[in-house]
Amino acid sequence: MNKTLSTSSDVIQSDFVVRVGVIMGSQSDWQTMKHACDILDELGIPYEKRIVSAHRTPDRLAEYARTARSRGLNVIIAGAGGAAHLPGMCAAWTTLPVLGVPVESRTLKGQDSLLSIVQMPGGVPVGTLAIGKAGAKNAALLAGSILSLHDKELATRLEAWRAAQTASVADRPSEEA
Ligand code: RP5
Repeated sequence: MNKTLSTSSDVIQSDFVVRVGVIMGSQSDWQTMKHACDILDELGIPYEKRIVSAHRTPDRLAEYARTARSRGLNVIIAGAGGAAHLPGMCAAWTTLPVLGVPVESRTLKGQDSLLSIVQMPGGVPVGTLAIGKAGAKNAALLAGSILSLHDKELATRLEAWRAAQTASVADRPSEEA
């Protein structure tokens, strides 16, 4: 595990320091966003998870995003569906990296979510992932990659995760799988 985390003002024992914030617009997004949390667990990255809606709880969003850096977060993963303004509005309030996960919506299969998240105006970036589970999973892996730039132990765990994935791929299809 990572031992220390340098901040502008001090060095904190980071075994228990939350480094990634996983936020979602609704309880209904959890079935997708839990895949991001599963990967963060596998990589040993401390995180917090919150329901924060751009539309239903705008003040909660502003407070969350504006204080994220000072609370020690390094990356925010934001998942939302439909008129998915959460990642973009979060990025408007913070200069931390924001990774957007388009949740698959019932009516438009997440194409609405994807376009809402990806089409940010120049100057306020959101790193947009794929729709649904793959996007949630990759957002966590990307957060791990970002954090690994300054964390050699995490880089080693990330390499091991990839190696295990490679080893798990059969070279021939099976009837049972
Ligand atoms: C968005 O509206 C949420 O991110 C969710 O994906 C979608 C639907 O929310 P619920 O009506 O299921 O709460 O804000």
